[in-house]
This record gives sequence, structure tokens and C-alpha cells, in this order.
Amino acid sequence: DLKRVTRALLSVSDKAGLVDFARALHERGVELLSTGGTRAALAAAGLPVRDVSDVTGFPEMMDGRVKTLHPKVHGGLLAIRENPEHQAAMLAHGIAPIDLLVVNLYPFEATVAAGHGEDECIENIDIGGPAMIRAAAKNHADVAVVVDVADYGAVLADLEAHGGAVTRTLRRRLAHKAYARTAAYDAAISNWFGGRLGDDTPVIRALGGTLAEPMRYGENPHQAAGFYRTAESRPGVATARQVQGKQLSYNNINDTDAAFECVAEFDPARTAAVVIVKHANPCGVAEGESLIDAYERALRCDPVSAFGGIVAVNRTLDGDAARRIVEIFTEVIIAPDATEEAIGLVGAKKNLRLLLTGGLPDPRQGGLALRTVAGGFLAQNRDNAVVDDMDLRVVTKRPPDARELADLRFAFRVAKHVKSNAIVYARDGATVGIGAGQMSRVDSSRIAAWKAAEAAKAAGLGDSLAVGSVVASDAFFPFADGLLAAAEAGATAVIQPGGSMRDDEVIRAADEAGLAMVFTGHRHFRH
Ligand code: 93A
Repeated sequence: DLKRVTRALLSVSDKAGLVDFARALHERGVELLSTGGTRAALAAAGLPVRDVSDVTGFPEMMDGRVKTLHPKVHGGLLAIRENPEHQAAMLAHGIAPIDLLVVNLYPFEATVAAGHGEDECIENIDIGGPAMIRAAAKNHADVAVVVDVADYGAVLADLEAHGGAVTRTLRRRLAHKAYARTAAYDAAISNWFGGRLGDDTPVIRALGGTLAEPMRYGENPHQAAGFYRTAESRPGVATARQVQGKQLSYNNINDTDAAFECVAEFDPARTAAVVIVKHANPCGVAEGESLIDAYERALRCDPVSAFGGIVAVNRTLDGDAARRIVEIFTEVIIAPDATEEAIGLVGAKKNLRLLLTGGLPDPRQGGLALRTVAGGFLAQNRDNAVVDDMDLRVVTKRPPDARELADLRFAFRVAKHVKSNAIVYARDGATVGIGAGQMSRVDSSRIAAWKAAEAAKAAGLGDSLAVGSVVASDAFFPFADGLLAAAEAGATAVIQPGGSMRDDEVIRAADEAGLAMVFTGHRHFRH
């Protein structure tokens, strides 16, 4: 299963590590072939290298669009070495075998990310490179194909260990990676067209993912898992810089994403905001004068659940907030940025991860949400509806006052990020009771009210925190019972989508209880 490497074709846009790798191949007696720029780099380093034009008998032409697209190249990659007919064809046409292909592609993704114009992007669609990669990977029985600079070392180690040959195991592993690369590359190109045509092609987008990091395990230790990054440049957990702390787990990443997407709903120019998440649900959300103020108020909502939670903030993490947050066992802090003082304070907790994203994502941005089902998967656009854009319709005799209205918006903003059935009590820009993920809306109402009473006890206050609060529901109240449970707990105003067959009955109950109620016309299911 060993294949000796005698000729290598190197054609790379990213020339990092190239010269050292090629020199090691040369020292093993491997003949080197290259395209223009790669050849020049190798020749400049004093390595003997043959120009591909020399092999094909054609110059590179049409601005380099045609350089390796030739039977002398593709025959050398695709010929089955032990097949007599293939051997005869090679002999008849003067085709020499190529045993090792080293290609990295024109930097299409980077060209798009840098904001270049259409012509520049199109010129950076590599044709010859993927053709060679696919050919070599198909013929991995005879050929090794390297598409990632990070694999140069593994190839050299294999050659070293096996007297100048590579193993079948490595060739297969490289082929697997090669097709992943060409698939991602084409997906990036298709997504770019989709973006220009205003066509959000969610499935292709998903295929554009690349493995960011293999994970120790998934949601549970017996589940294998990986963390993939897409071409989407949204600031968030997948693009963040981890400043410190141990490796993030599958659940950490999922929870951190939930926390950061929620905190991104709060414009940092208007208010500081903090979200504390446990098991992908917020257990405390608050606005504040400062991050520490917002954190104290978020924490008050459910101090028990906050233990071991994820904290997301919408402004630069400062020393005051960091000092307070690290007092409680916290798994992850995610922030757009952090001061040196805050980084130092977090640094005292070795395991606590600090992620800095460089900014907040736009909650109105489109994007993809995926979920598997048995035998298939579901793809949809992100829920990018924002309460500020909704026409709020007052349906009760009493309209909400200004304070209630601000809290209603706040509560609905949070409810969007709570698993359904979601009921959120809020007061003065802070959640005071959250009911999440129940199968019945009344149960969520009851849990949220109970939580508000518990939070009051923990804070040493007499009245439940729900007294004088407002309440948000992610979907309509099908009956008056859930609404009445909220009124009983002490809420004075309600925000909900409306649209139930029994809206009239629910509105009448609200009027009788003296509640103010607004309909949003938008639902925020989150399952
Ligand atoms: O324009 S191409 O699609 N046409 C080709 O025939 C071709 N062959 C290799 N681009 C082609 N390549 C790419 O050129 C490789 O994938 C690599 O990224 C790049 C290396 O060019 P150079 O050696 O001139 O720097």
C-alpha cells in the first residue's frame, strides 16, 4: 500500500511553507514541476524546478486562465499505474506520472471578504486548481494530494517513515480533505452569486462550512462532534478570538451563541446590556447605566441558575463588570472587546473562557438556521424580526404608559431568545421572571411568576418581583388563562403577537383585569 513519490506538481497561491517543503522533497530526489509564480518562488530559492509549460508544450495563456488544463497534466494525475492500457496511453502520448500534487487555490473567499469588485472576484475563481485536485483525489490509489499548508509536515513525515513513499491511509485522508475543500470552494462561489442576486441559498451556504475545530465530544460524551465555520462574517462565537480559558465544549458554543445573539438585540449606543444564559435559555437579561449595573440586575432575576452560566455583554467589558462577574462561577464571557484591566481580572480564573468578537452582529441580518430531522434536514432564514420595526397595536381600553411600553418592548426582545413556550416578566429594563420551554403556555406563565417570587425572596424583598411588571409571550395566548395567571402575579401590561381565534375573549379578560395589552403581529417561536 505504499506509493513512491518521484514527481510532484506544485501550484500554490499561498506560498507559505512552500520553499521548505519543496526543498525537503528535492532532497529526497523528487522532481519538481510548477506553474509560473510557484516556479519563480522555487527557482529564487535555488531549487531545480521544471515549468509546467515545458511539460505541456503550451505557454500559460489568457491571463493564466489556462495553464495546467492539459492531458499531459491530467493524464499524469489520472492514469492507473498498474493498468496496461493506461500505461500504453502514457507511452503513446509522452505522459509522465505525477505522484504528488500540491495545490492551494486562488483566494476567492479572501478576495470577496476584502470587498473587491465583481471582475476581481471572478478572476479569482480557480478552474485548473480544483480540476487537478479532483483528479488527484480520484486517483488517490496512486497519487497523494495536498490542499492545505498545514499538511506539508504530515506528508514529509510519511515519506521519511516509509523511505520516500506515502501510505494508503494518508492518501485516503488527503483525498477526503481535498473534496471537502473543492466542495467548500464551489459553495463559496455559489453563495457569492446568491448574495449578488439577492437569493439566500441556505443549503449551499451550509455546505460552505469548514471544520474550525474537532471537538472532544458533542452534547453528551458518547456523541462525536465538530465545530464548523461558514463564510458568513457575522461577529459571534464562530469568529471570536478566544483570549483565554480551556477549549469550549459543544454545549458552551451553543449556549454562548444564544447569549451573544440575544445581547446583540440591545444597541450599545442606547444602553449597556447583559445576558446570562443557561442551557441555551436566558436566565437573566438587563439593560443598565453601565455593564456592572446591567449585570447586577440580570443576576437578580435568577441567581441560582446563573451559577455556571454564560455571560454576554454588548459593550467593551470593563474592569468593574469583570471583577463582579468573576465572583460567581461562570463558564464563558463573550464581549465585543475588553479593557486590559478586564482581561487581567478574567485571567485570574484559569478555566474561564473569554471570547472577544470585535463587534456585535446586526439582529436584522439574514442568515441560515439549520436542523436535522430523520433522513433529512430543515433550513430556514434566521428570525431577524425586531420589535422596534413592528407596528404595535393597543387592543385594550387602557393604553400602556411610557414606562410600560419601554418594558413591553424589552420583554418581547428577550422573549425572541427564550425557547417556546416563552413567557417573560420584565420591569425597569430587566427580566424578573422567565418561563421557558414548557409544552403549555399556562405552565410557562406559572413558572415565570414562581421564578419572580423566588427572585424576590433571594433578594430579601417582600413582594414578588412580578408586581408592577409587564409580561411578554412569544406567541398568542390561546385562552385567557395564561394572561390571567400573569395579571394575578402582578403584571400590569402584556405584549403578544395576537391572532388567536379567541382574541376577543383574551382582550375582554385583559380589560376586566385593568391590563394594558399590545399586539405585535409577529410571533417568535423558538423550538
Ligand atoms: O486560472 S486557472 O484556473 N487555470 C489553470 O489552468 C490553473 N492551474 C493552476 N488557475 C490555475 N491554477 C492555480 O494557479 C492554482 O490552483 C494556484 O492557486 C495558482 C498558482 O499559480 P502560480 O504558480 O502562477 O502562482
